[in-house]
Amino acid sequence: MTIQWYPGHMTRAKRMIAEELKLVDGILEVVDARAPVSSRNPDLQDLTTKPRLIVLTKTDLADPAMTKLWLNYFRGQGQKAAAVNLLQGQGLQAIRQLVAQTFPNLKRVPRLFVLGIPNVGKSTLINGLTKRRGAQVGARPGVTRGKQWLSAPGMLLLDSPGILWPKFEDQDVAKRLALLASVRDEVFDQTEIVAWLLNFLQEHYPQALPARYGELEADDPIEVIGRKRGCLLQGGVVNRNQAAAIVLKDFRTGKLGAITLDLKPGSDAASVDHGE
Ligand SMILES: Nc1nc2c(ncn2[C@@H]2O[C@H](COP(=O)(O)OP(=O)(O)O)[C@@H](O)[C@H]2O)c(=O)[nH]1
Ligand SMILES: [Mg+2]
Repeated sequence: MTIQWYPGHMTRAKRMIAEELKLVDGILEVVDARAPVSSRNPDLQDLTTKPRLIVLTKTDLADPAMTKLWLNYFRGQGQKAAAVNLLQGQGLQAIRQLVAQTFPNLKRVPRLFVLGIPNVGKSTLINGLTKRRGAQVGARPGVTRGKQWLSAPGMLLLDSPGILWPKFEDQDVAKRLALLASVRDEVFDQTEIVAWLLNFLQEHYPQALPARYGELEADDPIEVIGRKRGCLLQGGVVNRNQAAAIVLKDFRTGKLGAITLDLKPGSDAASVDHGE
């Protein structure tokens, strides 16, 4: 299975974003703390050299030790970076301070474009910073449309539709984005993605699966999980799709614990190959 998802509305959105970028002072580049490199859009790196602040969202779902490492990694590259838990509003004040530091000579409030791939929390971040519910939040990728500047203390914010890039050269990146619900569920095979996740967890978070599902002695964990959860077809055969759906949902809602999919800076994930 190869995952690709670059629908026409993203091509159009990218064109709109490129136009709009000429008019803004800087950008808030939103990424998911569970995959801070995989969820960065390489196309956004080339579009502008205006000041940017990288915002790692969903820290409640990410491995806290890894979030620290990733923040240090970005800062070590000379980038401004902050981490937020938008469910709790944690980290918003740090963003306000960083924004204030970034535009010391601007005579008006900075206009910031909030950019990122689908489902990373762009609209939720705007709602947190503006302390209201102006930006539309959706559980599915591609909900955000239209254009509207929103006023927040110390900044003006413009939401944007999430965009990906034309080709996932590194299919591990694509798998992580599938797990984060940043590509449509319809474009990948859930059982394959979940098999990949189970492997990853057994290697890097060996406690995660036993803590949720009990010991999985067998070499076919999906089968064992399906049996334990009563995902059975006629004749007692395990419904692997149903079992995979349970695991995927458990991962996305944090039931498997706080997990980061992009490995430590310096190991594989730091050199995630976005291709071009
Ligand atoms: N657990 C958790 N969920 C979040 C956080 N921020 C956003 N979400 C959820 O992520 C989903 C996508 O958020 P949304 O703001 O619509 O993302 P957008 O597509 O980038 O605008 C929504 O279900 C949000 O409630 C966070 O910090 N923690
Ligand atoms: Mg949105």
